[in-house]
Amino acid sequence: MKKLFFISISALLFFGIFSKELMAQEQPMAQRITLQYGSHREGKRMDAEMQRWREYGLGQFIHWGVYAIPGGHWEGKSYNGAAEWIRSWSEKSGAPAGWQKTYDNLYKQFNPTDFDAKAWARQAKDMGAKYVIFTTKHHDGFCLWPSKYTGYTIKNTPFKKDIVKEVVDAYDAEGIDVYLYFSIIDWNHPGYSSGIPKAEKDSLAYEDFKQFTRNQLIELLTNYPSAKGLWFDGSWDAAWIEQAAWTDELEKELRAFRPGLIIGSRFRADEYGKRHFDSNGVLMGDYEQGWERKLPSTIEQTKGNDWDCVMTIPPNQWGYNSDWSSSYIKTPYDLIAMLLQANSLNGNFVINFGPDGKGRIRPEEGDIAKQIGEWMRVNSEAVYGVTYAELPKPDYGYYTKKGNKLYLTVFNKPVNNIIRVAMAKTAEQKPSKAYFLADKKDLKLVSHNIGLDRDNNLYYDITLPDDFSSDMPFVIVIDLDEAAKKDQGNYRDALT
Ligand code: FHN
Repeated sequence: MKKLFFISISALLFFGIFSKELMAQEQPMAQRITLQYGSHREGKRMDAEMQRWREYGLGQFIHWGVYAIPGGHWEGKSYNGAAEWIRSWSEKSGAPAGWQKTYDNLYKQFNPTDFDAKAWARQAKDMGAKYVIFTTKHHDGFCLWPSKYTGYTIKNTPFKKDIVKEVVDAYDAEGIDVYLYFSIIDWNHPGYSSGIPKAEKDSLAYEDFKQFTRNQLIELLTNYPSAKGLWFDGSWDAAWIEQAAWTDELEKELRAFRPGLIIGSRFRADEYGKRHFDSNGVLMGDYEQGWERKLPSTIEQTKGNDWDCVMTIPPNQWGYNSDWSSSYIKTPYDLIAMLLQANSLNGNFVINFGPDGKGRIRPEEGDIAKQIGEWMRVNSEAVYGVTYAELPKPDYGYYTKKGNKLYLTVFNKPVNNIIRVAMAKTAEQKPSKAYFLADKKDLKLVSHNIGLDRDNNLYYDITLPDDFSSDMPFVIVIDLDEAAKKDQGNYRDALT
């Protein structure tokens, strides 16, 4: 492996592809190096399962586990990090004495008597989520299903019941697709290591851990056959990155085991340690999973790939944190703006929820879900199954498109009440009608050539009613019509 690594590094240096700019780009075929464990696909997956994924628009993430008991605080002390990471709190950074031992025994009190998977699923459905990503196992290694490969599971808590099964069944019943989140980090497994094992006994232990990981993944796919995909996390560990050959095999095995399975770009690295995109800049996995708590602002940044953005409601807390008092909490308005930004650039947007130790979704999150749901009930046509509209982003908000309908979700209402849509004179489709999505009321639509020098656009002015006001974003539907092309003759370019 080392020798291969050395030769490969030389090859990379020879081709000059260690330059940052070049690495960010997909390499032209002629300049690509041969990779054994890089991406195995050119272009997007076009099968029905992936097409369904592409149309979700909005999803829900749930981070839940033993960490919900402390909720970021213990014995009057507060952990200064993401609540789901609290097990890694050290005494040096203020943890109560014996913290990790305390944490490792917390599962004995995990008894979420208020957990009601059906209520969660109904709430997600009301919010408009089309898929859920559920943490079967986070970095602490605690399994919310009764894995037969470890004792650190729900089975050995006072609660006992298989939580993953309850979630899968409840969400399936609501028609919400389930994706199983799985962290390859496991602080509970004796063979787990973040760094590359050096001593022989550690390497052997890591081999055990690899087998354990593989077994758990097959177990999850076996136990929950309706799950549509695996959502991986934690694959940044040096030890895992070094396993390019093995992880590549494992991915093939998982895909063969469950045809149609969806796996993002956060599972494995290629033989040069490149993650998400291989050393030729080609996406590894079915969609890009690198947009965590961030969004692209241009279509170029998405490199034409499928992608999802996962987003927390507070700044960076995925698991339950009992104290939100000093954090900015994103409003439904903020989240809807992010949702539309994602959808307008071909991405899905996934909002995270962190239930408490009793299994309750906190009231603030419930409220946010409810308000987003109210908005979605009126406007979801601009969210589900839409694509990038191939138009520059308008200052008013975001465009999305489906068939011959262009949706403009307006966040900035112009002071003169006239929304001016610019379209290239050469565009094949032209606006023929505009109306509010909410009540289908027609809006006045007038086209102009406003006579700017060397301007390649035509302008379509949509007038909002004088008495119209809205404290939430609203959607204007613009019907696009081939026949309207004939109108082009009515406009003249400006003379110079
Ligand atoms: O470390 C985790 C974090 O706790 C959380 O699970 C997020 C969700 O995408 N993933 C990791 C950080 O990238």
